[in-house]
Amino acid sequence: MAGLAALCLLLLQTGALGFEILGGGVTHQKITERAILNATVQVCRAVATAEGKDFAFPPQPFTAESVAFACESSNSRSFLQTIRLIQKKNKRVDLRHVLDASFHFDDEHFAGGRDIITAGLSAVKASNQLENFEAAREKLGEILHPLQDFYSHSNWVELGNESPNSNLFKSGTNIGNMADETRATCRNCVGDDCTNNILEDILRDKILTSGYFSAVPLLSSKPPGKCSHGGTFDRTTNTEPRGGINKDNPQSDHGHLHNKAVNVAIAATTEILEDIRGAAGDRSFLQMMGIIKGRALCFAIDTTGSMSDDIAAVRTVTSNIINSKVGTQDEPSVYILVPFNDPEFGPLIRTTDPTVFKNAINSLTATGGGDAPELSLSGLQLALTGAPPNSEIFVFTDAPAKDTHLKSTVLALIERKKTVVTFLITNVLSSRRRRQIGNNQQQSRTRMVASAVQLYRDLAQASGGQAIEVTKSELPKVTSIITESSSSSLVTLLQAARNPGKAENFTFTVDATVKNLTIYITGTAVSFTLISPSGNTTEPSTIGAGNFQTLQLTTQAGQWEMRMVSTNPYTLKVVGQSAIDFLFDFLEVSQGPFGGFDVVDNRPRAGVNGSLQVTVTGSDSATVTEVTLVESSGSAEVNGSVEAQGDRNFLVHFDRIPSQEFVVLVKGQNSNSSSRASSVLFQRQSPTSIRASTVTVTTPDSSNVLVPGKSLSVPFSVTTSGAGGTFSIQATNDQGFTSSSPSSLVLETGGSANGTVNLTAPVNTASGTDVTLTIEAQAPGGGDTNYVVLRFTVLKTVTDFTQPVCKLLSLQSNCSTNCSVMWELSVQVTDGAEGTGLDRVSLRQGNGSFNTSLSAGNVTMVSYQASCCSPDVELVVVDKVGNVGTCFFSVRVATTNSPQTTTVTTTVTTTTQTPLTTPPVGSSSTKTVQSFLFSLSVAILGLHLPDIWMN
Ligand SMILES: *[C@@H]1O[C@H](CO)[C@@H](O)[C@H](O)[C@H]1NC(C)=O
Ligand SMILES: *[C@@H]1O[C@H](CO)[C@@H](O)[C@H](O)[C@H]1NC(C)=O
Ligand SMILES: *[C@@H]1O[C@H](CO)[C@@H](O)[C@H](O)[C@H]1NC(C)=O
Ligand SMILES: *[C@@H]1O[C@H](CO)[C@@H](O)[C@H](O)[C@H]1NC(C)=O
Ligand SMILES: *[C@@H]1O[C@H](CO)[C@@H](O)[C@H](O)[C@H]1NC(C)=O
Ligand SMILES: [Ca+2]
Ligand SMILES: [Ca+2]
Repeated sequence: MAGLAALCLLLLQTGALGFEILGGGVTHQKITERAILNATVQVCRAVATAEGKDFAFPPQPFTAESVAFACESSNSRSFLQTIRLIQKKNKRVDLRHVLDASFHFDDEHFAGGRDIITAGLSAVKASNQLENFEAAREKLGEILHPLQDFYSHSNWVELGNESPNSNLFKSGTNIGNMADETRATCRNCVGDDCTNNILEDILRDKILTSGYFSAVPLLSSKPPGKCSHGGTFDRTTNTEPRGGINKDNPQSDHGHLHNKAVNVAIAATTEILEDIRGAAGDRSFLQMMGIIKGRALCFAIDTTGSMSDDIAAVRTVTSNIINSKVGTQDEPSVYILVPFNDPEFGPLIRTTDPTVFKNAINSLTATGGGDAPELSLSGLQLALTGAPPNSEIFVFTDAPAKDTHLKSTVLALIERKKTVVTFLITNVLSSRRRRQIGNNQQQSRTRMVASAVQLYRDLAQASGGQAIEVTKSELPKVTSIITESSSSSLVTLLQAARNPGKAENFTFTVDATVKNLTIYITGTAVSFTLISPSGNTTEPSTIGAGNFQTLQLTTQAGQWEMRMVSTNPYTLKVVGQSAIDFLFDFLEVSQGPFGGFDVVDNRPRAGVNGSLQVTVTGSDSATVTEVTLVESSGSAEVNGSVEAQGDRNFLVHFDRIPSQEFVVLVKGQNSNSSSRASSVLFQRQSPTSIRASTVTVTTPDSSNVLVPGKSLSVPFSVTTSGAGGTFSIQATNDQGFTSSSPSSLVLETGGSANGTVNLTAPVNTASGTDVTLTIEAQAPGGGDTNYVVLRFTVLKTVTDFTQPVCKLLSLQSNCSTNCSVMWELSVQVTDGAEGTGLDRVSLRQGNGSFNTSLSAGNVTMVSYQASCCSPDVELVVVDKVGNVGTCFFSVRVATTNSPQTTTVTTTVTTTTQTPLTTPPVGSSSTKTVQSFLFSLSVAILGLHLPDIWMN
């Protein structure tokens, strides 16, 4: 199909300013993936070793699947999703910062490029410190782009370097001898042959340069004598000296060095990941990478006066989950709690420690609330921004929302985070308390009106969750849904909602990988018949209460049919447990000068054609055969044409994106399965609905760092493909930071308008705090809204770029080959007078025991004791802004047995730059051997030596 072919060509063309795929080259995406897989495997091995477990490396080449498995994570989906996000942000640099030379190390912008990397790295570390992993991932993707481009666009590889330039991510260091502005670096290529266009003196003197690039003919500003980037997009390439030096692909001017550049870029990416790991610690690093066990367990709980029964039910279910799942593959990866009341809500409590979470839930009390409505949507908003994507949030309340203006914001966040929201509402049928409001002693009793409940039903339905309406005494009968939904491998097979209800037959395919097949139905007096694949009419027992029923089915592979005969409104959801699932993103043609495709981060365009990228997770062999957009409230569908892209990616093109809310239904085959053919077919559906829009809201991908106390301008554009008029604008953030924005913009039919949001974080906001800003534009009439969701990291200006250092104070070793003999050392760790101070000391190598204690003047004393059979120790020392130092000490014993003599050599090595004092030598050594040789050699492998890049 012609459209699809053109689409693929465009896809291939992206990355014009960096490593790309044209001609079989290796892309930024691939470089990023390889480095992440390798770095992650190394950390998983270290963690396993530290826990005394065996670790088996997966076979080469690594895949997200095999690495997640080796890391004992049953959830390859979240790992793959993390990799995809980092890749997307990396690629987007080409689309959004196409003409900014610093982002690509073009035009000899070395200082600018390095500043982008170091500033971004500080933000990544600060985010990780506060466990804001999603922010860390986004920023990481952005800084990997320039980091990798350096090796394609500079002459680093031509200078004979085979290892990375580590100073590229270290501020205040020397990244090389850069060519002066006036120094010529290139000569003309000979015809198409550019293999020798860099001047000899540049190579001989090891002078660093990079190619000049301009996509705009008249703006070509290459200084005399300088190298070009080269290639068809570069308008400087025909300005003398003609030809370029980029290594983006094998056909590039320096394409003969493409593979070399790729290998160094992979090593450089691995190295910066190692640095981030050091700052974060192994456990946090793996979480950042999405190597987790179960899903997040998230609650938003109304804590006003009448909620004590509900809070008790939450306590019980939380205890049950923690007691039954901790230590299993379904152990929640993170626990999130957002209390809301009125006028207060939050703060968000997020922890990986089940005990901390239990305590937080236990300390909730039901008080206050004033009038009946509460700030439920504010609480939900905070939970949505704080939860990982693809989570499920359970909201407990017995009151209407007071903050209904947040409905569209909450919907935007639900779509953006692909997060399911299930409400447990306990006041629809019973009556509700009434309390004092100030002096006004209102005591009338109320119950939730239909429209108040409908808001929750709408949000639940849009997200793929349920609005469960029960009495307080019935609540414990329905909380099992929370336990079931917390399974790490929960997948949705089918979901539908009908309002008004109508008789309809739903079919769904269950494959052999699906376990614990379960159907959830909401609605009152809903009747149905279920037909199993063998054709039997089954009448499974249902459990539940109020408007909610659960059917637990004996799993049988094949096609099932659910005949709904009810005319009351209902929702139907079929779930199971399976590793096989999918990720998806809508794509749009990029507005940048090189075309290509960009991922749509908000509502796709309604009524026109569109494309979807689908990635299968949980199986290296599953393929997608059919992708359909199914309207959520009816049965209208749009079928897409599917094209395999390799790497379990599929590109799907649709002639029309529905204007009504819809879900994505994917069907495919798991060819690896050895079972019957019928059990090989699978179907999965996106739980969360998608809406399309005729409005688009865009922002340039500009700096997403907020300096506390300083206002940041966020420009945005609103465009409509529909009628003009006055569009209302709403900008909200989840932290309650001060922001200003226009309340409306006037657009012509098919036109656009610009606005600016100013956002300010309070002066005392902690570095690493994450704020999510949602900017919404609503077309006249109110029916059509689109939004952009932006994440900012608060970061105080970092001035400490120096890692803590170790100073060996004493070492006592009389090691022989006897394992019962111990050795010990004592080390002093400091972060210097100007430093931010030591944050953490951890052990990376060595299985001895260590103790730290603070002595006077910000000096930390570390003492370490180990068996002589564990002669190496490596300490990781990290300061408060994430600068990482490592200190390595070794008491290796080399024994040579000759008839008369035994020689023991003890070596102490350290990697810090501290001037070393000779450690006291254990005096008892001589007693154990006939002839003793003690040699103490100290190798200083300083990380900051100014000219290390030259070696
Ligand atoms: C993988 O990572 C390790 C350590 O981080 C590094 O030594 C090794 O060279 C890497 N391998 C590849 C293939 O990049
Ligand atoms: C559902 O299927 C049954 C049996 O084939 C049929 O009798 C019934 O009319 C169908 N209902 C609808 C709404 O199509
Ligand atoms: C569902 O799966 C879990 C874990 O795999 C298992 O313990 C349980 O028995 C299964 N069945 C039900 C009905 O939950
Ligand atoms: C389903 O039907 C098959 C034959 O059609 C029969 O052998 C089997 O016993 C039935 N199973 C149930 C649970 O009724
Ligand atoms: C909006 O801003 C962009 C660049 O920031 C500019 O190109 C465009 O013309 C502006 N549009 C309007 C309608 O002012
Ligand atoms: Ca209230
Ligand atoms: Ca420091």
